[in-house]
Amino acid sequence: MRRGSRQLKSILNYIDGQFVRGKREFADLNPADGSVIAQVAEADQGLVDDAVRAARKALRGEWGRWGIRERATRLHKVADAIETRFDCFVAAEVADTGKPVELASKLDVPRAAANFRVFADVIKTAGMESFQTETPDGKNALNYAVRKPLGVIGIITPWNLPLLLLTWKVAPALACGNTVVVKPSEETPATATLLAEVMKEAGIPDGVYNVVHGFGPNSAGEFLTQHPDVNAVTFTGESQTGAAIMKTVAASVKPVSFELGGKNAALVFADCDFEEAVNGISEAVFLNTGQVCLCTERVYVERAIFEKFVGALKRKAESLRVGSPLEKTTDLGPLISSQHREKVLSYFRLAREEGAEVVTGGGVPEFGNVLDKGFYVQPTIYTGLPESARCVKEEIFGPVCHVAPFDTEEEAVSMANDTKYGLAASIWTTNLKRGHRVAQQMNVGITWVNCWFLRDLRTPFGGTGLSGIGREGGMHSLNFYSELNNICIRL
Ligand code: NAD
Ligand code: 6OD
Repeated sequence: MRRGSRQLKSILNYIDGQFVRGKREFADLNPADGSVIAQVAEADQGLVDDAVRAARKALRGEWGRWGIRERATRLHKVADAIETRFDCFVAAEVADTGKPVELASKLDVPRAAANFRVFADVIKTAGMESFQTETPDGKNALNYAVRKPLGVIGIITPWNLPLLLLTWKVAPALACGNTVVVKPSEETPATATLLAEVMKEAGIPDGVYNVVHGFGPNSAGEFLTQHPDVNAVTFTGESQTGAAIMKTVAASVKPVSFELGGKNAALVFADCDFEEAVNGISEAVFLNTGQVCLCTERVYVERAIFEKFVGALKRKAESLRVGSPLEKTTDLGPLISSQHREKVLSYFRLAREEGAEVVTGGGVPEFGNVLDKGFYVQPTIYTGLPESARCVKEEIFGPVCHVAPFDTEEEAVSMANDTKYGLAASIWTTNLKRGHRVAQQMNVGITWVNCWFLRDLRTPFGGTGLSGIGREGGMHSLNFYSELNNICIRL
């Protein structure tokens, strides 16, 4: 085939079991080289209305009549079908995000399948509250609660872990008997549409899972969140976007679950296992090119090992291979887009203006090939900034951290907690008492001790402050995605 004559792939909306084009399209870019991968069908207000209507109708169909066992069996089938198409999902995720193929194969796609299996099993084994109540006349009443679906759930997701974060919400929502309309990020639309094919194969009835593509304001995202027939909105993304969505849904008092940004701290004590801490922090700063909400951007190191630690982290950062996502040996791919790279580079400039010492990085790597058209930056470490610096306070969302020394445990805790965010923290120490003591003082949703991003999907996940509202995971997801109806019977 001649160059330039290639038919571009189309990524379509999925509404009521049909793949649907829109009146407009937008381009889906590969961040590794800036090339156009596909044209994406944008959903206008009419298509979002159709999707919500289809989701409402499906609640009244066979899906609404199925019991937990049937739903759970289908969710297991979805997980199996994701694994059958493992390579397709990996390829789509790598092309959309630029993340290394190893990462997509070890994290994103296996977690998508796990999300369906875990929530299928959680709903099957979940109990409900029941109380025997003494009444004033000396008799008894029995109270018990039943779980009902909320209805149609609007799900809005970001680009950093597209399939993982989408299925983290779709799986429990479906387990609870809801139907969903999902709006994936405009940067990474492919796997949400691929998941639609899997839903069909797994026998999920039409209208239960719907996908609308588009942007946020005045596009599919806003049309979905302001839709009067959507019963709840669950969102992962930037804190500012969460605030905008909160305003939109306020008028109709919809339940919201928000998983938002972070400016996460790591505390490294002199009694840590040094090598484990260096490797762990390197992963926490640079995984997915620093584009995980849980990534560490502030590292506090006890002064006795500060210089040694900074030197070791620098060597580790400089040993990471930045390159093509398709190479198995690549550690870091590009950032998601040229706009996002411009934002990260603006923080690199700001760090210098604020007086940072550049330990390593701070620029754009050169490859001498097509990757120079991609959206790469170097793994970057700074020291020497005051705690009040914007680079220490604001989320950058790139492969970058600032390392600062501390003298006492109290000082370390106080610096870690001095943020408007409250998503995650990690503590590196071999003193178990200290591990527990410090972990319990962190004002965050999740604290890891001697590890990072180790997940058990039954545990509460979410953030405080600017990092979010509510908790998902295990029973917490079931509680968000269902309405409890308490029944009180006089005995
Ligand atoms: P974003 O907020 O820009 O976009 C997220 C989604 O919201 C996209 O689908 C977008 O189209 C949509 N959107 C934007 N404006 C909207 C509006 N007004 N109404 C409805 N929808 C709208 O976030 P992003 O840049 O895609 O993701 C990166 C951010 O997400 C970072 O801040 C990161 O920390 C955060 N994040 C948080 C978590 C978590 O679990 N806490 C997980 C991943 C990412
Ligand atoms: O592991 C998860 O369940 C989860 N929600 C991770 C979020 C990562 C943020 O980028």
